[in-house]
Amino acid sequence: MMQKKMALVTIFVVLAAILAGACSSSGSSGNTVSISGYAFKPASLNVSTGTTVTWTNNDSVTHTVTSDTGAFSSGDIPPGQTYSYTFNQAGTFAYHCSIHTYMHGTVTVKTSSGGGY
Ligand SMILES: [Cu+2]
Repeated sequence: MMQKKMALVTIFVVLAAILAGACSSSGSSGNTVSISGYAFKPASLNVSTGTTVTWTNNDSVTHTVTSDTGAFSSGDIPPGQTYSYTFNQAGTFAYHCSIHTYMHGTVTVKTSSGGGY
C-alpha cells in the first residue's frame, strides 16, 4: 500500500519535470530550432557568441538551413535528422531553406558577457 503511493508520487514528480522542461524550451531564447510545418520554430532566435544551435527536422520532407549570406549551409536535412552550427561571431544571421525558399529564420548573436572577446 505504502509502496504504491510512493510510486504514484514519483510518477507525478517525473511528469512535472518533463512539463517544466517543455515550457522553458519554448520561446525565442535557447539553442534549438524545430523545423515543422514548413517553418522554423522559433523563426527568430537570440543566442550569445559561442552557442551551438541545433536545428531538428520534424517534418516529413527534407529541408535545409542555408545562410542568406553563405556563412553556413547544412545541405539536405532528411526528416528526423539534425544540423548544428556554432555561432562564434556577433551579428544577425538570416537563413532560409534552399528547397522551400519562403521558409525564413534569423539567429541574432550577441557577444557573450562572460567571454574574453
Ligand atoms: Cu524546406
